[in-house]
Amino acid sequence: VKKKPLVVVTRKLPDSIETRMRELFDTKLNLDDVPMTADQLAEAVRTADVLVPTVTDQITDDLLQQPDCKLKLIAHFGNGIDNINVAAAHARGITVTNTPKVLTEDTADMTMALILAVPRRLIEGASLLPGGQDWPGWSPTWMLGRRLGGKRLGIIGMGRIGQAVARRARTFGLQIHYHNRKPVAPKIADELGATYWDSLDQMLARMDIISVNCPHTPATFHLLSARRLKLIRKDAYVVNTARGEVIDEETLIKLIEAGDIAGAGLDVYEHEPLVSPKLIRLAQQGKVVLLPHMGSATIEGRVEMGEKVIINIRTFLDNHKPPDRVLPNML
Ligand code: 8YV
Repeated sequence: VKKKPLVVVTRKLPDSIETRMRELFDTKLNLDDVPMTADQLAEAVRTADVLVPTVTDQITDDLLQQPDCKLKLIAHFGNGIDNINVAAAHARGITVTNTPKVLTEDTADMTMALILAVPRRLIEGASLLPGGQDWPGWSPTWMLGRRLGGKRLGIIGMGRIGQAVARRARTFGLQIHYHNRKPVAPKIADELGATYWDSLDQMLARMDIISVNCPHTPATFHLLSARRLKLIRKDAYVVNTARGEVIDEETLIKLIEAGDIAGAGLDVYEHEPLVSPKLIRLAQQGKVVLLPHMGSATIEGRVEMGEKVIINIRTFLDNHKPPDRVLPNML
């Protein structure tokens, strides 16, 4: 009898997805909700036909280079694939898929939440009363933030998520500006009322709020470098729900500490899951809002991501091209 292909899942997924996977495949689940150790991951790569990793697994060239690796498909549970060496996988004939589209709207909602929360001091305000602060009552100068309406939002990366952020932000009266490798189709730019900046430097110098919505690739690592961060206005805010590595975090911190950038809303960090103690201090001072990588964290989204993973695995095992293939030249 031919052995059924083995699918190894590195993290706990929604129950309904795990049940379905068990019905469909010879599935090995990780029942402890902690990332696999390096040894466990190496073993998974050696034994599995299909690996289902998440953002917390580093799928490196070294890992795939194990001589007895028989992996054929990496069906990533996630949109961003910066944790996977796609070129190395392809060089070994391993197909890579991801889960695009189903987390676009949720991530855009969370981005908009940060765009609102940071200038309007939402978290600072919401923490005061539960924190036992003695509130003397309303005053004309109490907890003043900055108005969103009429301000310029500069979106870095105008893909699916960037456009979904633009659509939301427009209804809040923000003027939409963006930097991208190339302009979006005129119809979309019109619908969003979006102004294209070929020069990121020039855009940065003129925006009131900057939102990072591009993937992390070798080309976008520290796209917001120390030099570029210094172009940002003193009264501007930075929001990042994409990947921490796109921003030189150390410099961002220094500029906020010095009052040279007004504040930030971050869902992702350069050395995740480590969050700099300096950022924690800035959060305590109400200058930054820090979320623990929860941009796409909805029950619905996680189930839809799982369903996409299953479709990708099934089509692959049926010898068809899976719908969400990631090719090295897409990066
Ligand atoms: C996911 C993400 O939770 O999909 C992404 O790119 O950053 C997250 O929203 C994570 O990737 C799951 O692996």
